[in-house]
Parts: sequence; C-alpha cells; structure tokens
Amino acid sequence: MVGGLLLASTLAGCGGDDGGSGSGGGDDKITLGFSQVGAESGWRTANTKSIQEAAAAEGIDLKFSDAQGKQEKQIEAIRSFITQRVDVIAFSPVVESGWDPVLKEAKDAGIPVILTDRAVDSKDTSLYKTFLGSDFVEEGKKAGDWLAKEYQGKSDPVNIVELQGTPGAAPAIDRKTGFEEVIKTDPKFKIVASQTGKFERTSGKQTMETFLQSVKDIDVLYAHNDDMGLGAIEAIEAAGKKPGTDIKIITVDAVKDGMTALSENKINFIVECSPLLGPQLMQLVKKVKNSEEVPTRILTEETTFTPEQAKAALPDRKY
Ligand code: GYE
Repeated sequence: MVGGLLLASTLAGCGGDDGGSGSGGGDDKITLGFSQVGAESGWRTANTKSIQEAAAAEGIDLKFSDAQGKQEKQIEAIRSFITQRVDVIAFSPVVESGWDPVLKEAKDAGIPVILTDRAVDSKDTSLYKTFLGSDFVEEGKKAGDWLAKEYQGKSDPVNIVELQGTPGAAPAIDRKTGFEEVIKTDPKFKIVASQTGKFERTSGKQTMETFLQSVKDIDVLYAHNDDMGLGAIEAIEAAGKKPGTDIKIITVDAVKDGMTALSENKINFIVECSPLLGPQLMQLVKKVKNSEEVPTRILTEETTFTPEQAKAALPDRKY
C-alpha cells in the first residue's frame, strides 16, 4: 500500500505511462474531466473553487464543464470526456436517476468514474469507483433533532413549511427523508407546505412568498440550503414578519452568508455541509488512475451551528 501511494504521487508528477489511457493533452499530466452541476448556490461556488484550486495544486489537468443544472448537459460532458480519453471522470450528479447508460460507456472505455458530492441510484455499483460526499439523511436528521429539542415539553401544534432542493437531487430527497424521520415521532409537528426552491435564492424567495400567502400560521421554515433560506428571509421581511423570531428558520450548508444571517439571529440553526471536496478528490483521482483500491464511500465530516457558534466561527470561515 505504501509503495502504491508513492507510485501514485510519482504518477501525479510524471505519470500517464499506463499503456493506453493517455490524457490526449500531449503531456504526461493526469487529465480529469469534471462535470459540475451549475452555479445555483454559494455552496456550489465554493465547491467549484475548491476543485479548481486543488487540481492546480496537484498539477492535474482539469477539464471543467458547467452543466447549468441540466442532466442532458452533464451526460453530454461525460460523453465528451470519454471521446477525449481523459484519465479519470468525476461529476456531481444533478439528479439521482438515469445515469446507467453513460456510466456503462465510461466503464467500457476503461475510464474510472468518481462521484463527488451527490449520489446516483444505479444498482450496479461497479459503474463508479467511489462516492465522496456528505450523508444528507444525517443532515436532515440533525435539522429535525434541533427542532425536537427547541419544542421539547410543548404540546401546541408546530406548523412547518419546507423549501426543498432541486427535484430528484440526492440532497433534496435525503434531507427531506432524514428530517421527516425525526419529526414524525411527535404528532405536534406538521409539514403544512413543502415545495421546491431549486437550491436558489430567487426561487426560495418566490416559493416562500407563496407559502406566506397560502398558509395562515407558519411557525418554522426548514430550507434544504442556506441560499433558499436567505431568499425566504427577504420574503418574510417583506411580509412584515421577523425571521428567526416570528418564523424559526433551519437551513443546511453553513456558507458565509448563511452564517452571517445566523449570527444576526435571522436563522436559528444551520447544519453544516462542506463543499471543500477538492483536495480529497484529487488524492482519489491519483489513486484510481494508478489502479489502487479506494474505499467505495468516503464521508465528509460535518458539524452544526447555533447563532453563538456562528459568531465564533465566522472570522475563520473559508467559504
Ligand atoms: O447543499 C446546495 C447545493 O449537493 C450538497 O447543492 C450539495 C447541495 C448544497 O446547491 O447548496
């Protein structure tokens, strides 16, 4: 294993000599084709930056493609990486389903695939080498746990509205599942409205406006990411209500703007989801290029934040 690791780092500098899957770039650098979801949120921007910086630091030739939130574009990008014969393909799947055909094409071409950030629902796990990212169900549970504690000992109904992420995306599905798993144990919690805000600020604001018009008493907003929560705060303020007080707000991500709103008590609790996947991804790229064994699942370490904890963490926050 140690020998393998040494070889991997040697290959990072002068590799490509593996008898076939050359980079097509004309030099010996490892070529990584990366298909990003888009630029829908602060999380995504930080994730893109982390990947670009880590590739540069490791001397990996990064072919970066932005799918603008569209699965067709991601499939197109992956096909083009296959045609270009990149050494490794990595991507963050915009939705969970529908990847088997293109993943089979990559496998048949002998190009290893790494999933980053989001999972696919393919039954055939030999279609990718590993999945690096968060446990979104766990994140949803943490959001639910906070709520359960916040309303402990109280019996009045708690009306919750939910802003879901992109329909069909792993973090939208799983953050809903985890949250519901916890709150369903206490009948006072009721999700009275639940719609998508596409992980975007503008869409989060618009959907919250509809909630405010259609739902009488909203006690809590659970938003699947900070950006939608921040958009919703604008809608809540415009409706003459106080975010964080009149309506309690829980979000996921902990990007700087979210943490700032948390420190100002406009958000009450944030579950962290780290976008800084670049350095770990590049290590995995080097290993799979070198045909080394890698764990099939690599979990990101994450915490949660209260307003006080946000105040303390903000000065050193990297994203
Ligand atoms: O939480 C959200 C982004 O897939 C974990 O996507 C990611 C999510 C993140 O748009 O802000």
